[in-house]
Amino acid sequence: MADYDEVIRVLQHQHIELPSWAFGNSGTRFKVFAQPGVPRDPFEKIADAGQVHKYTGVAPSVALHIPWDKVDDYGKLRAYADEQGVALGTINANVFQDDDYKLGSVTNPDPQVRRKALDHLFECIDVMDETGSRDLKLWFSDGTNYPGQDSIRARQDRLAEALQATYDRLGTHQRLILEYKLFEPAFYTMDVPDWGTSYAHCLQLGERAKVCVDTGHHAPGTNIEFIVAFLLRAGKLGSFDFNSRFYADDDLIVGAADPFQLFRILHEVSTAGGLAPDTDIAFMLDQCHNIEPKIPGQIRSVMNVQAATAKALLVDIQALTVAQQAGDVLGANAVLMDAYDTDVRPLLAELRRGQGLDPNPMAAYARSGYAEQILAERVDGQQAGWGA
Ligand code: PSV
Ligand code: MN
Repeated sequence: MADYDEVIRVLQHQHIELPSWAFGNSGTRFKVFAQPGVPRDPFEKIADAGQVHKYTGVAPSVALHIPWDKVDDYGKLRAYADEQGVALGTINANVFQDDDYKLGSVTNPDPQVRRKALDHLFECIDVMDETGSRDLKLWFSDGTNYPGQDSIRARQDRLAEALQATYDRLGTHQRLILEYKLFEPAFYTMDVPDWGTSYAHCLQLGERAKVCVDTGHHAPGTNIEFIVAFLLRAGKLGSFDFNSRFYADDDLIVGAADPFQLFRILHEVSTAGGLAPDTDIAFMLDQCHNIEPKIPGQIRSVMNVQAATAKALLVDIQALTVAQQAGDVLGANAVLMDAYDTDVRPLLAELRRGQGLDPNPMAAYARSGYAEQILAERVDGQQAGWGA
């Protein structure tokens, strides 16, 4: 069994980043269900994120999505976040919600559209300079629907060109994080469909370009922990977008569909030293709470990542190595399963008490009255949403 105090120490430093868009209205392409009390602007999203951190103690930053979180004064937003006990984190670019991008953004055959998309990426870097963000996360919806629609190779050239221009524009303390997605919205080819494509572009760009693994962006049955292990070994794992999927890009609560997979992923991160307090891996959530209340949904998500992390840290690495080297297949598997089967709830309760928190964050939030307060206060105005 791993050293208990050491496990607690590592968990005290855990940092899970929340997505601002998880607090706004969301849905599917069939229906967005509005929820009462939802934030009406980025400030209210930050306030809600602050609640998640207040009760979990391990979610001290919020990722922003531009233009969903566009404000006139990012210095003011940053100061407000500080008051709410959180920091502004990763900046997510959005080049997928404009009519001009029907045939793609940075890979569009039209140079004027490509220019417009690149200007948005530059704008995001300007935002980062004001928010103090380290990471620019890029996800491109670019791709084609029909064979022959466009040249696959030419689109890769256009992509490489835009990525290079963006990378060159970043400050030396900033990183470019390239996310991939198997399919959707394009169905025949996506221009960044998989980790290999993202990795190859990042390799070309340089040290500060890394891959984002969104756990929902793979074909069913994909061994995500293999991808994670490979990228960690290559020093190219920049961040996670955690969520759960049953079928496609479902964006459900992380660990809800397959907590064992989450454990296996975090075991790979743990054995590569990626959970150390000085880790440069960003552990983000990328979720939408379409039918469940959003703040408790985020609290549950954070707790799920925390529980899987605790189990990953409990793996007896020494015993595992001995069994692996002896070719003891069942012994090695048993070491892993022992950790996974451990009930970590008492350990996490102890961790929270040590941090001055209620051992039950869900119950503490429910008792706080915040949900009733925002319901009463947020009655007028336009609710925030992802605008799909
Ligand atoms: C795309 O499906 C994605 O995973 C990207 O990370 C976007 O920025 C995010 O979802 C928006 O919801
Ligand atoms: Mn994502």
